[in-house]
Amino acid sequence: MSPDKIIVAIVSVLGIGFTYWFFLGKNDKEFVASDSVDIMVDGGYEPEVISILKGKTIKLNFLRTDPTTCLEDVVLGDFKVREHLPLNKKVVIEITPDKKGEFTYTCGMGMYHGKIIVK
Ligand SMILES: [Cu+2]
Repeated sequence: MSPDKIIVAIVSVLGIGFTYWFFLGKNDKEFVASDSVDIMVDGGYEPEVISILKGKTIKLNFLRTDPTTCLEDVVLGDFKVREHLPLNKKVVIEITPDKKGEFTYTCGMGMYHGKIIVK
């Protein structure tokens, strides 16, 4: 093996490891919500992964404290919701999931992600 191939091999192994950690490791923190959940919007979403029940209406209370314009809107594409989040003002979004699965929600430009798991 030539040195450049070895470097490529090392980089790709690191890349796989990072991808694994990024997509699987980070999602360990799953917030189990029943009727409502407060979601802090500050450099991302906290909690980022919310698990809810199918057929049960849930209130998602978004509070944006981050002035980044990027996070101004929240989009729940699967639930046909796009909502403006004024700074430091709670916005309640109600959804009633009618199917199981994993649904992502994002900022207006799709840079920040959160996940709703319907069980
Ligand atoms: Cu954004």
